[in-house]
Amino acid sequence: MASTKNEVSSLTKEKLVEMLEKMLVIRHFEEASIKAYQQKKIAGFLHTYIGQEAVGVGTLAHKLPQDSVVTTYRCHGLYLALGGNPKAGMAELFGRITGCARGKGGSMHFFSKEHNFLGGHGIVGGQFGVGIGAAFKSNYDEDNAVSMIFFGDGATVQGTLHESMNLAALWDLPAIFICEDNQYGMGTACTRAIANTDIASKAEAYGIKGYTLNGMDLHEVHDRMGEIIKEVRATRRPVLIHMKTYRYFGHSVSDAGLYRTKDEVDSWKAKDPIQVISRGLIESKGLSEDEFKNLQKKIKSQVQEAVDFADESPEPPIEELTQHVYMDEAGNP
Ligand SMILES: Cc1ncc(C[n+]2csc(CCOP(=O)(O)OP(=O)(O)O)c2C)c(N)n1
Repeated sequence: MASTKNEVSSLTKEKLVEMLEKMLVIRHFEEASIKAYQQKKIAGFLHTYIGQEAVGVGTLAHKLPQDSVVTTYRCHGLYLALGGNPKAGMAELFGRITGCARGKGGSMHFFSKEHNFLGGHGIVGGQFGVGIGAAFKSNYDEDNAVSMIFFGDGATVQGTLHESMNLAALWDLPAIFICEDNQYGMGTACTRAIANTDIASKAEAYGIKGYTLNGMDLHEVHDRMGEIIKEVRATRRPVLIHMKTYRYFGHSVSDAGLYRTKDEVDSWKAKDPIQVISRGLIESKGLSEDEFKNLQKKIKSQVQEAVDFADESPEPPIEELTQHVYMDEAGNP
């Protein structure tokens, strides 16, 4: 049974419903993408965000338009949490021209200029340079933005993280390093790959602040990230956040997850943020069971529309191969 800790929250019913809706969009979108993958409508890899929704939704609730976001190949959830269109997301998975990266990126490379979402990145640790570059740009432009850099626990032992934290600390860059510790890097438990699993403690080496948060608790993520982002915006000092979370499915859809027990998976599912928030809303904030059911119904049909849209969209024409790859001299894509 899901914990009801924090069910009485300082957040308004409207704000909680808004965040619940975003989490549900992610969950249903990802479930539909697994189904479409099994039907061979999606090629390549597919890494879902199911279980980690509270991290993305609670954090990105504080994003201002000028802020930028960058992440790994597990990128659908953050794109949707930012308000990315599910139709363009699903079309990207299907490799269609109407996709958010014009069908050229696929599952691992969602992109949205509108939301300053600088992509999913397939190389573990490949996003750090882009993220601190965006933070550098913000100081240069004096636009008071922050750069949110999401990554997995597996990337904490990559040199690029440490090089980037060093530069960010040295140059006072407003970079927010957010480690989504879902306990595994592919099939390897983080305790078998990382010498020091207290991720936040790594901040000390660079003279910056580190925080550990419960990534399954939407209230904690929302409230603490609100304070932290505000502080970074004001001080321009980078921070490192350790979010403890879990992915319910395998690393990608082709991973059966045989390296973990059912009991372990169930113990994390018992903290499921969607269940906790929906029950809290029903029990303490006056959301009726019918309102909740209607919300679910609305989102399921939105996701079905996205699948239909992707199915009906054309594939990119051959000329598209060389378009939007480099800018021309005038700065056009
Ligand atoms: C530089 C590099 N090394 C190895 C890989 C293969 N690889 C893909 S995902 C992954 C695990 C990363 O795990 P983590 O950072 O914890 O992220 P998660 O998938 O759990 O979100 C590895 C080793 C890669 N893509 N890039």
